Amino acid sequence: MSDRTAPQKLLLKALAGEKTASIPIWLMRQAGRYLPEYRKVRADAGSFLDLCYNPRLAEEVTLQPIRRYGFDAAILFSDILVVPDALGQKVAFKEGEGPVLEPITDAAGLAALGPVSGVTKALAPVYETVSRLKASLPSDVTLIGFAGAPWTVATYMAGGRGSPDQAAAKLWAFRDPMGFKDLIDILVEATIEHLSAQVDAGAEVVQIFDTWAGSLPELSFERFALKPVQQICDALHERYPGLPVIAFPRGAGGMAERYFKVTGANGLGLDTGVSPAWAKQHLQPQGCVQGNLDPLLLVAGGHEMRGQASYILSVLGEGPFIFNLGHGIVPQTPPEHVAELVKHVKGWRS
Ligand code: 1CP
Repeated sequence: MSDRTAPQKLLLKALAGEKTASIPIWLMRQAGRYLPEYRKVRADAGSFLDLCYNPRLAEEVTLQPIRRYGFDAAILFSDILVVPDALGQKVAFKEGEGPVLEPITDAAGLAALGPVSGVTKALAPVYETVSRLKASLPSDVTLIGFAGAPWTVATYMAGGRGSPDQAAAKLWAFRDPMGFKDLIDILVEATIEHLSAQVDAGAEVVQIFDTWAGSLPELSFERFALKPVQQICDALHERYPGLPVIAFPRGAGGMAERYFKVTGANGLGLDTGVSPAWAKQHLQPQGCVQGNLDPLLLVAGGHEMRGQASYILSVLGEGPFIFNLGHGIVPQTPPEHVAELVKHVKGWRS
């Protein structure tokens, strides 16, 4: 790994707590179906997981948005569900349906999983993608690796698919907290190994996506969202001192403040529901924040998009800040609106 003491790249400076001369920008799901060049590669690749496990094609779709827009960071093209797949819970992505897994809801299901030690072996193609990207990315672009947070991955493992209420995982966690914790513990360990292997292959920053953090009541949030991410941050910081970790506890609301403090994350991703003024007061004093334009403003584009982006920039751009969306780009986003947003953010001065 390179010297982390004096970061030169814009995104790394912001994550080190600096107010940067211009604001770094990347967007969650910046690679994907809104781009015609992605749809072409996707159509030729076979299944979605075939694409994730093909280093040459995964590298190509990671680079597509960098070529088009000149973002400050590239995020590895993969998915949070490669971890259950590597643990032996087979994952399929059905067209128009999203991910489908054979649900696991008890100790017998856990016992049927393979060992955590097999995860990095199974995911070797993903780390090969990271190595290739490290060699091919422009020198001013930061490479972000990622994983799902244990809680969010567990919601898919228990439910067998995406759901609006994460009921299967919540009911397991409420009825049998000790048994559910066994699943979380497996995922903590697997996630540490998966993220470490990405850093070893060349990822400079890692982001932990806790998409469904907001569905947990406070006491469960503490135990199944905050604590596991704290364990992951601690282990990564011990192995890789100075490694910037961004956590994205979507929907955490007022619990985000304690979460940022206790997990030891270096950056906090804000969803659309977080008030920038509140974040400036309660979160930014603790470190870099990232967010949080509504993805549908990017679909709408024009004056309203630029105005709301300017508002976020004017409130959070005075401190360490990375511009992003409050959640991922949606497929109906016009690619030219993304270009317009990047131009707007890059042209912004406080
Ligand atoms: O047909 C297709 O092309 C599949 C669409 C797709 C894509 C482009 C899926 C299926 N995953 C991805 C890539 C992906 N997923 C990335 C790539 C890097 C980038 O950002 O460009 C990342 C970071 C993810 C992370 C991910 N996958 C999350 C967390 C972030 C979020 O968006 O909330 C989650 C929850 C998933 C699960 C998943 N994978 C795919 C879908 C459709 C879903 C969501 C299912 C649901 O609605 O619950």
